[in-house]
Amino acid sequence: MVQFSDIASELERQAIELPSWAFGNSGTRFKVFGTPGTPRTPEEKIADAAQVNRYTGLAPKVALHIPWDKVADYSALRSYANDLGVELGTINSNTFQDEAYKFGSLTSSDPATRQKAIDHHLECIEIMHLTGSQDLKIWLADGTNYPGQGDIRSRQDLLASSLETIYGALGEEQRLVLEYKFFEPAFYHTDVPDWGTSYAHVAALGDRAFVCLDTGHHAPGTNIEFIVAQLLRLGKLGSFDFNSRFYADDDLIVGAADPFQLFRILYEVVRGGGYDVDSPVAFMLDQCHNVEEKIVGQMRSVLNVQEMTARALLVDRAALLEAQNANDVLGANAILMDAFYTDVRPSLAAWRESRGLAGDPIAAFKASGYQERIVAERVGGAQASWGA
Ligand code: PSV
Ligand code: MN
Repeated sequence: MVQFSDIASELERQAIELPSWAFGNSGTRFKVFGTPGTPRTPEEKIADAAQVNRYTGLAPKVALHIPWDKVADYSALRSYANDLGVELGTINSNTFQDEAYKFGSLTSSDPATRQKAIDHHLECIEIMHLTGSQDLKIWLADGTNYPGQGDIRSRQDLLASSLETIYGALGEEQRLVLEYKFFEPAFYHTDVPDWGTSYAHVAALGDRAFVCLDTGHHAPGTNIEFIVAQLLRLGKLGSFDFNSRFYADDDLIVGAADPFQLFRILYEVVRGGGYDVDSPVAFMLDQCHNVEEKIVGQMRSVLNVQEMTARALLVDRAALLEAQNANDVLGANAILMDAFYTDVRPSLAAWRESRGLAGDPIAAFKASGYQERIVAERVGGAQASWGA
């Protein structure tokens, strides 16, 4: 039996990157609701993200989305973040909101459009040098709505060539992560729909190209932990975009819709070395808080990941292996379930306190008055949203 005290030291290295856009307003195609206190600038988003880190000790980096987080001086933004105790993380490109990309970006049959999309990524790489970011994350909305609309095969070739140009522009320490998603906004075919397609492209690019697995980007019923195991085995799992979903790409709080699935994913991460000290896996959130409080929503998210990581670490792997090798079907299953059903919350609270953090980070944040302060101070200006 593995005890909490056996795994506590492993929790110390947990780091989860927050998406700047989680602090802005978001919604559905029906309505984007505003909330008092919502950031108006990238700086205000970073300030809110720093609060999550301050109370949980789990979120030392903030990912940016370009152009949503465009600023005149990225070095100054970096210093601003550092002064608040956080670093700037992954740079996410965006080729899904410009009129030019209506029929595709890196896969467009029009050379000028393709070049524009490539140039956007080159600009992102320049930004990465200033922000100190390691990862360029590419998610493409490219695809078609009707059979016959585009040539699926030649779009793959164009994509490969565009990616090659972008990859060639990366600095020595920088990485490219290619995110897949099975549908939306394209409804018939998507150019990077699944992990296999992303893998084929990043494998062709080289050692510093990896797959990004967004947990909301699969067909219902997909065994995501199997994909995690396979990508770790292939050495190509670069990052996670964590969130949860009931139906499609819901972008809800990770662990909210299906805590057991999050446990199973994190068990395979631990099992496959993805949580090891030198692991190449970056853990990120990609979420939207449409109706709930945003800062608390991000806190809940990182705490959910921490709780399920602790449970995954509690799996008695030696006993499990023995049961598996003996074909003890229900015995093996019981070992996994024992860890899943262990309530680690009291142990985690005590462990946090032993490290100078609040046992209940959400309660401590709520008592701090920060939320009331930003509601009072952030008056006027345009609240950040998907478009800004
Ligand atoms: C696409 O649905 C996605 O998951 C990509 O990561 C985008 O960058 C992000 O959402 C935008 O919210
Ligand atoms: Mn994502």
